[in-house]
Amino acid sequence: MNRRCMSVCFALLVLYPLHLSGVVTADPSADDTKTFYEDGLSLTKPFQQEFAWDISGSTMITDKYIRLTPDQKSQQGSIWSKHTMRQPYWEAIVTFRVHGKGKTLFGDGFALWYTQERMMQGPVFGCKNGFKGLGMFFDTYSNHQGEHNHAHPFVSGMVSNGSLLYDHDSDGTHTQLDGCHMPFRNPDGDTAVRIRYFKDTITVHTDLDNSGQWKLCFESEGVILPVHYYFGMSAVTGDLSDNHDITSFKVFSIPYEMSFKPEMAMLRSIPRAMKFDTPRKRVDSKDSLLSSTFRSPIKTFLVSVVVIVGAVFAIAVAYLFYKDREEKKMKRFY
Ligand SMILES: [Ca+2]
Repeated sequence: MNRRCMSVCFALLVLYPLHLSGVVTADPSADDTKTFYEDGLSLTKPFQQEFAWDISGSTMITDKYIRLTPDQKSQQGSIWSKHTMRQPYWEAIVTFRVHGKGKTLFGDGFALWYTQERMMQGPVFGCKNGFKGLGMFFDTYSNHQGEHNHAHPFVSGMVSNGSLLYDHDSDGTHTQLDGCHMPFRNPDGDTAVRIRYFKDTITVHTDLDNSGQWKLCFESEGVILPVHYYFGMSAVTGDLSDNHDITSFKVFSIPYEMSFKPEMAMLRSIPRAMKFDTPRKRVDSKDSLLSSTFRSPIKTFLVSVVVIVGAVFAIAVAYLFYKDREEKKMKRFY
């Protein structure tokens, strides 16, 4: 029995009695779902709630938006709630604007987090790899290792218990719950995404022009997310850049009675998901190798040195060959 099969069987054993023990008090599919606004975990204009949040790196708060990164190279910024979510089920609605001068080259996107730790820094849209919890990725740059079955920008979700790692070169497609294409870059106004975690199911809806018309992005069942995790948002730019602006972040708790036994509480303390997207072999295509090479300053420098040394060597050989030929010609005249 492989590791994934074991985790699926384990989750089935755990989830089945949980569903039997719970009493539903709100229907998540209905518009009248009972939710309670969590003021201490939300961010709205003119963003005077900063006392409940911490920022790092390039993040800048104005009265109109929270800019995680400006449209400049090599920026990294994040914002994290100081308080945790105290209810097991919740809904988060984020409105944002990703925009910049780049017409064909821009990146890399931003992420929304529900994690055990906060203020983490690293390579996954500015956050550390091996996070514990949920990461929602709003990826604008296709790193494209192997064939994608989707276009970018791409919205996807991933749950990790700390050991599952996000693979940036494959845009996380090997570990994602699921995802959808959403052309959210350079919009006229705000763009909205709603993430609902209810009865161990993650449901993500998108609203491209923030008109109130939600479109299903994906739904993933059998997701265990512990309570008392932090919300956060982070973004990163490399050689390519964009403004990554958050214009609002609203969190609601969804009432649900759950009869926790002590052993259940322990089992629900580890974030995990029953299924991932269909695994596929990672293939390093020529295009991706080329693009990834030129996205790394060190690799770009080394390639430049090799090219220059090669060119000098070729010129030297050509010069010696030319000189030798001229000398032979001169000898023939004498
Ligand atoms: Ca990417």
